[in-house]
Amino acid sequence: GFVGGKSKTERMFEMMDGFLKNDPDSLQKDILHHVEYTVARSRFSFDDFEAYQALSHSVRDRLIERWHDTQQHFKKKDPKRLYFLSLEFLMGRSLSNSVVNLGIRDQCAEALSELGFEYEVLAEQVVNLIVCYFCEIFYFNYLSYMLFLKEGDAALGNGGLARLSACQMDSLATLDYPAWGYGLRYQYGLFRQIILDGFQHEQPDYWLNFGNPWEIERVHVSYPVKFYGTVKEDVVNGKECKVWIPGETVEAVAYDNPIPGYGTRNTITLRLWAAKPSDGCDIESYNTGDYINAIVNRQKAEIISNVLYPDDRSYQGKELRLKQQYFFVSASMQDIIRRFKDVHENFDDFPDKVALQLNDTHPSISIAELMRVLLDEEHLGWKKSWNILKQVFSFTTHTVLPEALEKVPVDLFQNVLPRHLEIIYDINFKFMEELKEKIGQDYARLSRMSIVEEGAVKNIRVANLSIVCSHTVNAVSRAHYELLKTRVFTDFYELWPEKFQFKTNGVTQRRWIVVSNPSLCALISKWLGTESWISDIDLLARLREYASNPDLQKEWTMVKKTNKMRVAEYIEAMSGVKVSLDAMFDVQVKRIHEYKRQLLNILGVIHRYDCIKNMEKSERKKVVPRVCIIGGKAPPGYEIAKKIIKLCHAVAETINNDEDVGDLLKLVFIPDYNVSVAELVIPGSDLSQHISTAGHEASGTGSMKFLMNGCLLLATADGSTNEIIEEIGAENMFIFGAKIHEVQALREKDSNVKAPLQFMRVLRMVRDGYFGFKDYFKSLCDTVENGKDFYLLGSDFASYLEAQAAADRAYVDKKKWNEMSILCTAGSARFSSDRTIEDYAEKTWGIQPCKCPF
Ligand code: HBZ
Repeated sequence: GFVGGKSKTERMFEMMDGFLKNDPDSLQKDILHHVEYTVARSRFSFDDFEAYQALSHSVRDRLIERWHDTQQHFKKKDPKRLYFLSLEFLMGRSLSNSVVNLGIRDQCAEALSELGFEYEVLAEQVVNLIVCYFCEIFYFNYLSYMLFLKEGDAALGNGGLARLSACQMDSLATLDYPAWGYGLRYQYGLFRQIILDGFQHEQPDYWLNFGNPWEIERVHVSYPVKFYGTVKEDVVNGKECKVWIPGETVEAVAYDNPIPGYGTRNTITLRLWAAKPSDGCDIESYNTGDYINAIVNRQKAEIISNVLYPDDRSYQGKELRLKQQYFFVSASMQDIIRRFKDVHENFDDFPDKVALQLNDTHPSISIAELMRVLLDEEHLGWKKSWNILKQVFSFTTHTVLPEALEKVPVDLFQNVLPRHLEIIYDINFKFMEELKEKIGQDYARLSRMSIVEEGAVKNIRVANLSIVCSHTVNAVSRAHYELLKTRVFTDFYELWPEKFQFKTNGVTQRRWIVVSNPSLCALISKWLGTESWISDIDLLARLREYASNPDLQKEWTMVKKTNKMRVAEYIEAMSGVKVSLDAMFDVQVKRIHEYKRQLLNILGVIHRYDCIKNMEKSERKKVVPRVCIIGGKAPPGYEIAKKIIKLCHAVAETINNDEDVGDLLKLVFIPDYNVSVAELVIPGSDLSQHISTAGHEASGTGSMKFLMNGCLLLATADGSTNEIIEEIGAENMFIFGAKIHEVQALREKDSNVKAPLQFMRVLRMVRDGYFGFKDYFKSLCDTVENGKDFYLLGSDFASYLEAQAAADRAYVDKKKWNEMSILCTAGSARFSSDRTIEDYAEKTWGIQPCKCPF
């Protein structure tokens, strides 16, 4: 209807007073409004956390506005959409990221400061020292949480793979792509790491305890997800078909997390599913009068989305994990198909409108699920269904090791998803027939390529299923691509070379420079004379011209020093260790794994310590002081990784309390490494280590974040490092160790020949109990001695020490070091996730930008 000559929409817009405004006054009004009506505190008396909540809600309102407009726009244009399916997203904190992407940081700071609050404190950009002390003294996170509330980290993932998903969502939004992320809303994210006497302990991460303003619960967006049961034959429209009669139904409820792009109105959706009991299934229990048990049983449904699996190594074959995978896949597919059917009458256009990206094999049951829907619910028949299926899926693998590939026991599959197993068998049967025609009776090869692994325990090889059914298989770096071709998927590569591609990983400069290193961000913009590099990263290369400019170098040093100061304060608060800002901050932060070789780092530190101890006093003046920082979580069941953490603490205890050493060497373990800690530590590092045994790290993305922040790399030629060398130049990095193609031969060589004396000496110190815990460290030493040393610590040790010595020499020449540091930032453009995503959009997904007008 029309009121006063105006349309309803015009009238509504007028009532709303247009869009929310972003000037400090309007923001301040909104903050006060939320203090009073959302947080329900008096606007005359509220504390930091309440101010944080009110600010967050004011930012959220602005996100929602843009998000609605974007979704409306996508609906109108109906472009081909990308659906990014991932079981893990490591989003970290949202406040500062949203504020930066909305372009309202200064306005927020001004609005708050008039109210007597500091933006940096609310956004936790400043370390809250008291919180840290409480953590240390009481070892009790919950208490410190209650006393000093702050925004928790959304840690719904393990490591690189999960943070990559988060970076890619940021780029998808910024580059205006019509994309959706789909995942699971775990109630418990990755465990919190507590260190007691140097040992790792795991505590649950109940991150939703104090509310999460960054998600929107959509009770009306929910789908039933079915499990178990049997499969029956049926006849529909005169045709034979299969019907799955499930045994259990769980409801999936959507929680939407708006993801704002930078410098655009586009705000896309990360939709996470939570499990809720399904209505109407327990009538019988009610009738028998067991009301209480009926309710208790219903509640069990929620277990599915309770907790993230904290192991980032190999697949366990657990029922709950399979249920998690299918739960999120089934709900996502129902949602995607509903959206498609809203505007399309049949499935002919499905491949032109839908791209489904499998982030590793974790969501790969979606292949069988889509096939099941097309066959059993849409009755399209095999040929037509298969033809649609093979055009929509693309698959990215993140691992190098064949033994890390997921396998699901057939018995488990049969029980949980009987119809899906049948479909997988049918796909495999047809694939095997086709293959036989091509390669003949090469049974060894046929059996290697089969989706079904025969043996004492029959398994479904999820990677094989993903390759057979995807149009594209992507590696995450060039080196990874070569390994896939020659080692991991050789048979498949020979069959379908055109399917295999690589898209070298990237990270978003919005989070890893603009949010986490605001002073470097300002400095870069000042020297480039523009902020455009924030969404047009290639402009960074222009910094190269000024790399040796003394004025830039001076400012560059100042920025680094301020950032190092924050790290030093944090270290002192966490561990009581005072560190010198003149020392080189040498950092290795990542998940703890044997192949990532934190042990090599620690043995290197012991060697350095040993050298200092054996020096004349006068010689010590020449030593370049170091603060060696290690951080990372060990998978809870990974014994050796946990021993590495303990060793780090034991060695630190000895070194840090040795008066002979003083400021020349410190070793610190930073507990509970997560996205927020990374945002603090990376900008304040001088040198960072990426030292995996060559051929083991698929890509590595930490190195790219350090690079952007002007931190020099000490690295092996593994994963994406070779591509980094191409951009930065080997002369501006410290590269060491065996190359990928040398590793095999080295493993076969006699161990006594390859490990140098220095290596045997430091190892002996650990073995002999120099750092205590002699018996406990025995099995750890065993992994690198007596002909074992699978990860080649011994044979790389000498070259590792040389690289470290080269870093020392470079650090002394400040001018040279600064130049190298600036060249690192200037050369990091290729490692922006913007580049990765544009590549995927063009070469893999076939999607185009769809920009929402302002
Ligand atoms: O993915 C990592 C790779 O190790 C790293 O090299 C790469 O840069 C990164 C992004 O492509 N892989 C993981 O992080 N993997 C996992 O986190 C994982 C999680 C659950 C699993 C298996 C692996 O069941």
